[in-house]
Amino acid sequence: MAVVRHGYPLERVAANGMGRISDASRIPDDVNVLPNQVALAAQLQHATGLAWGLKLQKKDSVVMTYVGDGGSSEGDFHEALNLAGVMRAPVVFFLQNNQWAISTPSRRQTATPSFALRAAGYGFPGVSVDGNDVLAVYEVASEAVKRARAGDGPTLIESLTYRMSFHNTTDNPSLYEDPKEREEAQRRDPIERVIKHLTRRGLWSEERDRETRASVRAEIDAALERAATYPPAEPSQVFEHVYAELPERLRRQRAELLGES
Ligand SMILES: Cc1ncc(C[n+]2csc(CCOP(=O)(O)OP(=O)(O)O)c2C)c(N)n1
Ligand SMILES: [Mg+2]
Repeated sequence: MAVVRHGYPLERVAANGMGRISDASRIPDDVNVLPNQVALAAQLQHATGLAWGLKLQKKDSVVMTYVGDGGSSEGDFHEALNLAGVMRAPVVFFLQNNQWAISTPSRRQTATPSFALRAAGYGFPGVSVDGNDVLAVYEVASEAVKRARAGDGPTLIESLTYRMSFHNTTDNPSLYEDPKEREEAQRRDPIERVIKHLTRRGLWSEERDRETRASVRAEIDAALERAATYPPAEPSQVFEHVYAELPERLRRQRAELLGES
C-alpha cells in the first residue's frame, strides 16, 4: 500500500476503510498523500491539478497516481491525461492492468492491443511492464519519475498483472473466469519470484521469510485492532471538506439533517 510507505499510519488507513473517519484517522500534515478515491479515475484529475500546481510553483516534486484497467474507460481518465500532456505536468500515471474490472475482462476496455499505446494520443510516452517483476516495475517507475522531475512531463505506465482473488465479497469469479487463467497466473506470482531472486543471491532465507511474515502479520493485526477503536463517522461529515464555506442550499440540508430546522 503506497500510502503507508509514504507515512500514512496503517491503523488510520484501516480506520477509514471501516468508516471510522474523523480527525483521529486523518492524513498527518507532513504526509504527502491524498485520501482513497472511491469514484473510479477521479483521482487522476486531482493528480494532474496537483502536478500542474507543483510546476507553477517551480517545485521539483512529482505526483504518482494509480488507476485500474476498468478505471481507464472513465471520461476522467481522458481529461486528466490530456491536460497533463498539454501542461507537461510532472505526473506519473500507473495503470495496473490486472485483466479484470469486476467481471469485465480488460479486452473489453480498449480496442488497442495495449493500454500503454493510449499515451501516444496524449503526446507522452507509454510503457508496458511486467507487473509481476518487482525490479522491472521499480526501474520503469524510477525512469518516469526522473523524466517528470527533469521537466519532460508525464508518463503512462501499464503494469501487466493478474487479479488473484475476487473483486470484493459480493463478487463470484467462478461465474465468469476460466480457472486455468488463474492457475497460469499463479506460476508468475510476484512474491514467489522476488523470493527466488533474493534467495539465489543469498539475501533471503526460509528463516527470514518466516520471521518477516510473522512480524508483518502482527503489525497488521495490531493496526486493525487499534483501528476498530477509532470513533465512527458522523452523518453530518458528508458536508465537510468540499467547500470552505457551505453554500446556502447545503447549509439548509445540514441543518435539516441535524434536526435544527
Ligand atoms: C465512477 C464509478 N463507477 C463505478 C464504480 C463501481 N466500481 C468499483 S470498482 C469497479 C471496477 C474497477 O476495475 P479496475 O479499474 O480494473 O480496478 P480493479 O478493481 O481491477 O483494481 C467498479 C465498476 C465506481 N467506484 N466508480
Ligand atoms: Mg482491473
